[in-house]
Amino acid sequence: CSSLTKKPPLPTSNMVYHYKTGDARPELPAGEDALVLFESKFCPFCQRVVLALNQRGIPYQSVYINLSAKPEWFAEINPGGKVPVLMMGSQRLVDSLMICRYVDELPSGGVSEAQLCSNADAERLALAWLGEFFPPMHDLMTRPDEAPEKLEQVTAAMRQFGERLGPKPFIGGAQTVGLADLIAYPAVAIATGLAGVLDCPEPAASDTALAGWLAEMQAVKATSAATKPVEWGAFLKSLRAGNPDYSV
Ligand SMILES: N[C@@H](CCC(=O)N[C@@H](CS)C(=O)NCC(=O)O)C(=O)O
Repeated sequence: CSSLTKKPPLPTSNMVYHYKTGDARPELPAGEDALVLFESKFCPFCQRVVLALNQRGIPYQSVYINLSAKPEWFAEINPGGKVPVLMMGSQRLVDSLMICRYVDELPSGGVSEAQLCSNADAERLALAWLGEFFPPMHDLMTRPDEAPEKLEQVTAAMRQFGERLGPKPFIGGAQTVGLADLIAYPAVAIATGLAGVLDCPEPAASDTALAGWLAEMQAVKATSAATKPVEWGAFLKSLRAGNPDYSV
């Protein structure tokens, strides 16, 4: 299918403000039904939740947190200090997987979006495949000396991801996008942004099933709100330089 091998053009940057140390706490919407997502634009775990909320058409308000200089009041929101946190009135949920599953069970926001058909087997596959991305990607972001070897490992993980996807468009052999795909997409989007950071050729070979999956994912409505590979690239560059820039 030709649509599987075509890569859409990369959308441009969409800058947001990240609250930092010294900033006053923003006014939050009142009411037990209001959803507030504490997130960071450059957190792949938060991006999972953003994609799940958007795909389901559920309205929410984002509060972005600068993770290198967290605002003091964030300790009251999550004493563990991590994003994402989903707040619903007085209740709070932490951990992206728990939040994504919760979001998939919420009644639709009136836009009549279908549920994501969360499929535990597909989710397990996605997490196992991602397990091979995260260690070398973490090293690449924090240890500039080991770049070539680690990039090779990320490239191999991406190639394997494509091979495991097989001929069907989505993870687990599905014909439509599922929660597993939305959970996996942010980390893979980061991996595709790494080439720009390291000034290396792009690791995702355009002739693999992975390129097809990426094209399918970029055509999913929810991913238009996701952090773009070029933005990941710019942020990771600043992170590797020891000066994370949340304004890219
Ligand atoms: N297992 C958690 C991981 C969340 C996580 O590690 N978030 C990172 C950002 S990518 C964070 O908040 N780091 C700030 C800190 O630990 O101080 C999830 O899936 O939500």
